[in-house]
Amino acid sequence: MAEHESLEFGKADFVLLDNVSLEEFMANLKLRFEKGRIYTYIGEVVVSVNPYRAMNIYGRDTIEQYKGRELYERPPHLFAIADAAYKAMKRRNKDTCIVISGESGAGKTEASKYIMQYIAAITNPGQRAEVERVKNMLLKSNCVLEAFGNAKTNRNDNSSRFGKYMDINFDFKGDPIGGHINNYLLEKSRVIFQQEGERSFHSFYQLVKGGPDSLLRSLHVSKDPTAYNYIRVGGQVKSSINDTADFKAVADAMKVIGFTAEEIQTVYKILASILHLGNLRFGVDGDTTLIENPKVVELIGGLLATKEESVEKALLYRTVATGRDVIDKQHTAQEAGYGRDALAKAMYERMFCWIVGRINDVIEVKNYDAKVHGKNTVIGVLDIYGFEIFQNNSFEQFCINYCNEKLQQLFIQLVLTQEQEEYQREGIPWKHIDYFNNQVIVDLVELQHKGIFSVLDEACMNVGKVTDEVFLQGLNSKLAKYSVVGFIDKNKDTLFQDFKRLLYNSSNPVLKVMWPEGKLSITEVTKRPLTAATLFKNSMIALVENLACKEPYYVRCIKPNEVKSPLLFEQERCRHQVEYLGLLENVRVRRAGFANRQEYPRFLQRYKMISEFTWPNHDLRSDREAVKMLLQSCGLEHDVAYGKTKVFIRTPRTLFSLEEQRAEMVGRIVLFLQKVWRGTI
Ligand code: AOV
Ligand code: MG
Repeated sequence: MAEHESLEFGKADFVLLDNVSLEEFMANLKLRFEKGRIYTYIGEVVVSVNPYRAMNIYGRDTIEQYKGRELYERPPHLFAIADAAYKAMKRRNKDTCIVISGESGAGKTEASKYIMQYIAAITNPGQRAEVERVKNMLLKSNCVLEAFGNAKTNRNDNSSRFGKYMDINFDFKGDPIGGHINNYLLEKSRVIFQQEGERSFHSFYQLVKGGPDSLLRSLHVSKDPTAYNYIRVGGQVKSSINDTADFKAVADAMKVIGFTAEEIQTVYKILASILHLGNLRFGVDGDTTLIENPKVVELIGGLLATKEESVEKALLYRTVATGRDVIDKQHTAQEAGYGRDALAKAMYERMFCWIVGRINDVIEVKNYDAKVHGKNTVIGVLDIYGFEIFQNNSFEQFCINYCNEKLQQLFIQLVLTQEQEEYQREGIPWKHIDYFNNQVIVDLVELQHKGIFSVLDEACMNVGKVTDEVFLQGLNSKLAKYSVVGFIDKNKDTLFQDFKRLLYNSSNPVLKVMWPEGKLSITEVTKRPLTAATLFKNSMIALVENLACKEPYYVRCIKPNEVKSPLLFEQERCRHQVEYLGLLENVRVRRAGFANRQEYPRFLQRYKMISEFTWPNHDLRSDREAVKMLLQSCGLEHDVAYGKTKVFIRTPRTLFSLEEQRAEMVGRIVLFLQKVWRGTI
């Protein structure tokens, strides 16, 4: 508990509130925000309110203040939680993770970057070159991933449109030796369409506005974003973003990471091809579907290193296998338009995943032999797309919000449920604290057969018979706040095989590797691919399993207002977030509970030297008895409870005091041994 801060800033830990009520919680949160104290603890959970202004609290001097300190020694900060996760990993060889949650625009991505910067700053005192390289790559990867995976939305000018989980691997010295990024469901529909006031991914505007003239000329791209259908809406949006400067920064970052010139060029070519694709128009002449502006096809063919005729054919026909025969079936103009959009989205998504893969290639742990170097441990940092509701909410919002529910469920499981269950199991007197368990919502989405994803998949299998409307009737009110238009298409996520073959056959090797399945001929493709919803659900379940086996640290971000103001604390908005994040329940469980618990043998192993009853060994009936004697003898008994297998310590102060006594005794013992060795005793 960070008690040293002056009270004029409110309580640094909500656990210290005089009364745990929503009113007091909100008053404290507001007071601290207004005093520029954006972080507050609930035990080891950091509650953060987006300041919407540059804060002078992330510099080198601040980092030094937090380095190696205990949580309660300094004012609440992200750095303290990062340090706690780091210490847990280093001291106890534990894999840890930092889960950052909160709605769109609440400050998750910024928090994740500060955490990574902190970890980079406090590690590698020996300045080992390889470790420096890895750290640099990890930090640089953010800039690249944001360019391709973030966009301006109506909620956030730099909104993450993909979920990101990054593992940082450490060697036995506690220095970063590598990492791995998992990305989750990119919102690719944004490539072809944006709502009023929003933009497509930053990368497009960076290229159009920031690309050098010679590059743009070679890509046949004009400097005017409104010349391109796919980004026209966003082209008019005024935003705080500096695309020109960002273009350079991203190009530099890609170079540093190790993307070759050819790879970077291919990325630009793909972006340009997508822009051109969006301008293609289809028409009909009698029975024939045709492309009204064939010049554009020529450009695309050139950029993708494929024959112009092949591009045209893939856009206008699809190859169908009927029995043993293979025929070319002409698209209607509408089908051709659908195919074009699907191609644009798929090309972008493939490129994004390929970029993540290339970054992983360079940051992955190399030459580490656990037998020689000891266990390699990780800290995982999770930064996902936050809960969001727009005027129109489609499949993507549905998936994003499901993801947030899933993480809330994990928080409930770990922080509220397991904690209470453990007290019960250990026989510690405990009055159950009630909370809203969102498991019902998660079940509603993901349950086999009955869940929304299952119903949706079923609808997708009955091609033709089930439309979005029929699907909606099937679900009636379950999806009330979402518009189901496009759910079925987006879930099926069809991309005609012809496009895959087209791109696989490109003579550009970088493009080709993005489309390995284009190798299959039409008669070899039989399996129905998994739907987008099923893939997403599976990836979320795997993510949660991965997080659940690590020691979790939480950052809970709150968005103070809708207008990005550094001054405004909108009471209602904030209260709502505090409620759905379950923060008050978190305080209650924490307050009634214990900050630390350790199994008796482990506790003795660490602290036995501080009591004559236990040093060097005890002769009591059990370790439990021995721990009791030890704590009695140092006057700390009032702050602990004895469970069946573990001792529970209520406040961190007690732990701190034990640590101090231990350090002193260890010092004395070392001194004593030195004297013995030197023969002075
Ligand atoms: P998000 O990640 O939670 O939203 P961001 O981290 O992108 O939100 O924050 C949104 C904006 O708030 C940033 O671009 C900054 O302008 C401002 N901001 C956030 N945290 C800070 C801070 N600590 N100091 C100063 N400004 C800050 V989303 O990705 O949309 O769910 O998907
Ligand atoms: Mg974000």
